[in-house]
Amino acid sequence: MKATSIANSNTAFIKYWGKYNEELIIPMNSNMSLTVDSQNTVTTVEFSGDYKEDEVILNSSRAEGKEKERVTRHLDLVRGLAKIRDRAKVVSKNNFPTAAGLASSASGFAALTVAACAAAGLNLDKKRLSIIARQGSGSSCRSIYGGYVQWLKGKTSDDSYAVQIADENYFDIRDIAVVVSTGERAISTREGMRLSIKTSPIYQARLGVVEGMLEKVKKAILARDFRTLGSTAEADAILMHSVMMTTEPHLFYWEPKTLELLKKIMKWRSEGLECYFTVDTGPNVHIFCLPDKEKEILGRLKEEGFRNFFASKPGGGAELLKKHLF
Ligand code: 2P0
Repeated sequence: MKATSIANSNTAFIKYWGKYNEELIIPMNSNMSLTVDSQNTVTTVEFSGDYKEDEVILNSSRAEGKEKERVTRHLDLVRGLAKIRDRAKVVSKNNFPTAAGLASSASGFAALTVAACAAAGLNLDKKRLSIIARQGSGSSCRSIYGGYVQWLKGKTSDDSYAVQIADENYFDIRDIAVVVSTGERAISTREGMRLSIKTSPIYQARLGVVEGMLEKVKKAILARDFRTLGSTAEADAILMHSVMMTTEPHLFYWEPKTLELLKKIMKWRSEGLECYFTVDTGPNVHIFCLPDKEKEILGRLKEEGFRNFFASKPGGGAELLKKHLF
């Protein structure tokens, strides 16, 4: 009744921003990401009749309140499927500082899902694991797979899941996550999505074009066409942030340093150094480039005073480990 899993984080080329069904976490649009190898979560789950209640330890501190509730709710889903009632001990560690403001819910819920299902004795395929992970945190359903992954939006819980478009060895690119600022976000992702659907006058306009952009990205991945992949990802990042900025209250996740770096990237590109950006729910910037440009970009980042970054290659899917955390 004990299992451990490792799952990588992912960075979206085409973003998930808004839920069609909030309870089940079904997205408004299909989306696409790269699973990355430098940011991961390792999680051990043990179910036992000896535990009186769920105990959750995240990065060496005991989770309480909402954070713990979210984990317990996810464990309840797994307990329901496995028809068990045992409480669990969960120990989870990220290999990157949580305070850096990089995504942790994607790798976190993917690792929790894979470990909890195995510990509960469920032997599920990746599609089922993706469906379960999705209900913990949407983006985590993509981290079940390695490489290039599409989350098919679907309409019901059973047809909203991720599929692999190409594995981590198919097309070698780099994702350099640059930590611009580590401040807390004023409005959570969940609340932000809800507000955008309700109030942004351009929310529907993005929905009208995003599936077409996704098809373009998918073709570009399969053709190993980096220019189309990068430029379309960049266009959708700007589109998603336009939706955010036109939400009431305005969701300005960018800091002055964010815009400074985005302008640098555009300048480097105009000088022939090919790279593209994306930005998630926060001020940090991801730079996509081909492997032969990585060194030059890291050098320029240092020159410009950006010293906190994580360079990733395409990473593998979530898997079980033999060594437990407790
Ligand atoms: C993405 N983000 O596609 C987008 C881009 C943030 C901006 O997926 O509410 O933490 O748990 O389903 O998965 C972040 O959303 O949200 C996200 P929930 P999640 O990567």
